[in-house]
Amino acid sequence: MKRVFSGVQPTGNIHLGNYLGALKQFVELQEDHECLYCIVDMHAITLPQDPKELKEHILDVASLYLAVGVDPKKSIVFVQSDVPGHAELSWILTCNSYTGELSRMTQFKAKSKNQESAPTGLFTYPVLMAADILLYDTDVVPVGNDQKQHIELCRDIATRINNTRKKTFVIPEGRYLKEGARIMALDDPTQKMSKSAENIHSRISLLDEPSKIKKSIMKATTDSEGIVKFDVENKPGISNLMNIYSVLSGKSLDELEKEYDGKGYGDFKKDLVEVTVEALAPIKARYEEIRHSDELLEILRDGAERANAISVKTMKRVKENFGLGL
Ligand code: AQP
Repeated sequence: MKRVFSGVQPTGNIHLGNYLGALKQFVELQEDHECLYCIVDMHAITLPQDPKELKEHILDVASLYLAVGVDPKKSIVFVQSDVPGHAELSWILTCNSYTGELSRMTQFKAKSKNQESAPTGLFTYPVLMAADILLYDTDVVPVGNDQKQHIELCRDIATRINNTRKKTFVIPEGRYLKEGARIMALDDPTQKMSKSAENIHSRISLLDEPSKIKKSIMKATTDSEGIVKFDVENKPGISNLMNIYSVLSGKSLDELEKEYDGKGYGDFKKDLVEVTVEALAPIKARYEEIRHSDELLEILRDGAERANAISVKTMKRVKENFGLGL
């Protein structure tokens, strides 16, 4: 059975972009793959985090994994820092990656843009991500489009090591959905929807109240033409909303164009509010049941144990191939 690994940073509440780009795939893949789904808290500290808030966010993200349908009987769900192999392998990969290739990462450029001196961890973030993936001999990594460059870097580092010493790593493949792979910010459809963007109306979080969802969608940037037509280049705002509508409702973009032919953006947005509220209601209800349960902590402890058992085997092989330790 092929192995799957992916993770989400506990940097805030999961939004529609994270859900439609990554989490929906998590649920599909667990039916016929061996899946590990991680809450990547060590990635979160590449930017300053309040310790109390970080702890809460870890449990929020874990609960949301379960609430969207990740089943701990089928998948291993755990917190990254509970498995020491991530940091250990990350150092070995850091010694086998180059500042030139890391400097080309667009996420680093974007996140360090307004900082006089960026944290080193922000720069080496993709190496830690490569370690997360390679630690479990992962075959498939379900992620949003924004992670394509990091997946390619992971493959490059692993291939380089395999070619210069004994074959050490499985070379993973990224898995990107056609729709949902890149959900854009509601206030600026040229930017991706993001947890940490300042404007809360730029995103819809899975736990948003219906009134907040309504406000964010009704305020969403469109254009002055008033024609519901999918055209990412010339009409990025309405195209992004159509994409969200399509994935949440199962209606195709063509169907939506026909349904809203002759109607304005107001009608379209009102219906999108309804579709979104309806899609998120069961997720929210399940989240409330899980979030403060003992079951959640048990699932994470058990997940860390099972993930650790796999990682120890990989680290033994890696250390042997690098001549590390006794
Ligand atoms: N807008 C998006 N559309 C589709 N997929 C997305 N993902 C993130 N944003 C979108 C995918 O969600 C997974 C988890 O992302 P992450 O939390 O590890 O980090 P991120 O990509 O940096 O997400 P955010 O929301 O933008 O967080 P912040 O603001 O903290 O940086 C990944 O698979 C990602 O591709």
